[in-house]
Order: sequence, then C-alpha cells, then structure tokens
Amino acid sequence: MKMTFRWYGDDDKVTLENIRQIPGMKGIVSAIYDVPVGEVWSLEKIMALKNKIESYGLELSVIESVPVHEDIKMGLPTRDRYIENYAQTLRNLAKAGVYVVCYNFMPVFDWTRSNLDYELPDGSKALIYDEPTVQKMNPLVGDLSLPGWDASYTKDEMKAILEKYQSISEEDLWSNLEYFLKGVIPVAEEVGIKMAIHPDDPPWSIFGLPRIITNKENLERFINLVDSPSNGITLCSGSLGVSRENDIPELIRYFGKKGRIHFAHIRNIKITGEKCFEESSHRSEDGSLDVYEIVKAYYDIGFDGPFRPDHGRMIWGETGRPGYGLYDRALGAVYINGIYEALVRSSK
Ligand code: DNO
Repeated sequence: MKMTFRWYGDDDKVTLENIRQIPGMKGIVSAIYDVPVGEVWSLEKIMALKNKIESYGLELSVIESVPVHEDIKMGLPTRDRYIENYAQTLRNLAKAGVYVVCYNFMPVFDWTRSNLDYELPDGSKALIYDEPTVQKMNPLVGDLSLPGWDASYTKDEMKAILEKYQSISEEDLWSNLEYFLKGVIPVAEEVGIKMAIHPDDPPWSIFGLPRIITNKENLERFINLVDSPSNGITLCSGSLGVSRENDIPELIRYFGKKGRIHFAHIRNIKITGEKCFEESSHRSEDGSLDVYEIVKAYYDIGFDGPFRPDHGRMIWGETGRPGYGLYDRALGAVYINGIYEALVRSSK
C-alpha cells in the first residue's frame, strides 16, 4: 500500500512541506485546477505540477480528479468533443508518467453535506449529513455551494442543467456512462492508465438527480460495462459506508481480487439515523466502520496501490478547506500506518 495525501495546489493552506513531514508519506493526489472542465490538460501544466511535487521528495501518484463534463453525463451531442479532450488529457498524463486517474459520474453535484462545521462534543468540527435538512436545501437559492461543487456555473446555468436532468433516468445515466467508458477506456488501456471511478457521496439520489455508483450490485455492473483492467474504482469507505447495505471489507476483498480497485480512500463515519451521518475521526471506535478490518482486507489481498486518509475533522483550532485540514488527516495517516505495521509484524 502506498500512502498518499490530497493536496489542492499552491492555494492550499496545507503545504507540500507539511505533507512530507507526515510519517510514511510517499505521494500526492492532486489535479490541475485552472483548466475549464472539458478542456485538455497540457503536458506542460502536468509536468509543472509533477516537478513541483518531486522537488519535495514526493511523487505525483494520482490525479483526483479529471472532471467529466456535464454534457457527457447528460448524453448531449456535444459530448464527443469532450470525450476526445478527456482521452487527450489521459495521453498527456501518461506521457508525464501519471497512471491513476480518479473521477466521478455524479450529476451536477459532487459530495454533499448539510453542515460543514458541526461541533462535536469534544469541540472539533465535523462534516455532517442530515437527510431532512438536505431535502429542504435548494441549490438554486442563496449562496449554497459546497467545496466539491463546480463553482463556475451561474444560478441560471445550473437551473437549465437541473431542468434537463428532469428527463434523465438512472438507466439513461448508465448508458451515458457506458458511452463515455467506451470512448476513454481503450485509450487508458493503450497508455497504461488505470481509471478509478469514485462512488457517489452520499450513495443515494439528492435534489432529485439520478445517482448510480452506490452499492456492490452497481459497482459490479459498472466494471462489466467495459471489461478492462483499466476500468476500475476508487473504493471510498466513507462514501459507500454510510449505507448499511455496503460491507466495506467485503467489497475490498471482492473487487480487489478482481484487480479493479485502483485507489483507496480510507475514513470513518458514524451513522446517526436513517440517511444521516457524521464524519468521525479515523479510529474504529469513533465511528460505524471497522477501520482495522478495512486495512486488514487491503493487506490480505496484497493491495499495492495508492491510498489516502480521507476527510478529517477540524481540530486544534485549524481553519481551512472543510474536510481537508492537515491535522486530523495526518492523524488518520498515522493510525492507518500503525494498523498496517501491526498486521505485517504479527503475520511473521
Ligand atoms: C470528496 C472527494 C470527492 C472526489 C470526487 C472524485 O472529498 O472524495 O470530491 O474527489 O468525487 O471525482
């Protein structure tokens, strides 16, 4: 297992210097943030990112994400141009020696929460999701915008997109995903890139939009849409794990043995009610997921890909990008390291 950490580029308060001082850290997960969604990432920009990261003794291990243009998800006639651009970005990444690409296929909104700084009893601040609150939220009113969302849409554009989605069913989304994969996976395979779809977070429909990468059955359907080793998943324990039907260690063993887990996100969550959860510290006892069993599943299948500690709480007075502070994620990294070391040594 290769330990990595997400870094949001030069604007990130968490610096590469901070990250490289976390014990066991090997690689960076990042992206190019100043190219509009759908346009090609130039080799020059990719190399600049890579060289910067390498100058800190780290490697650029994963791109998270090369975003998928909404026209592709909606299946519009303009999608072919964006798919061609996507494929060209993959070729450029491979030329630069970057071989794992994370992306998602969630309509319009990426990960969603109802509160980004909910105070837990110990004074730390956590991301939480409360279904009744989300049902009352309206992304078209006020300044509602969450960190993972594409902020480049005006409210009018977003309204038009949401209207178009009214006629797009889950089955339509599946066929648009298949069309996209048929365009990009052959190129990924040719240049040696492993594509890793991120599950929907949370793994159920929000704002009336279809969401399909949600459980074992659908992940199985997904990997069979294009049966290629390049067509894999980012197994995000926190995204899938908020749904009790998803047994994370079992999913790791099942899809890992098929060689389809290309990237692992490890974090804990605490289910607080039906479709309600808090993001807790990584420690098993603090949440609903057994992080020991999760790391053990990766260890048992001999997973040698990149993983990252995922979201952390805000602790010790830190402020910054919700979920992506330094301290709690670093604690998560060290906790996972500890479990891993114990597994290795106790098996000898
Ligand atoms: C949230 C992240 C997601 C993820 C994208 C991948 O913190 O895990 O935003 O990066 O869904 O495309």
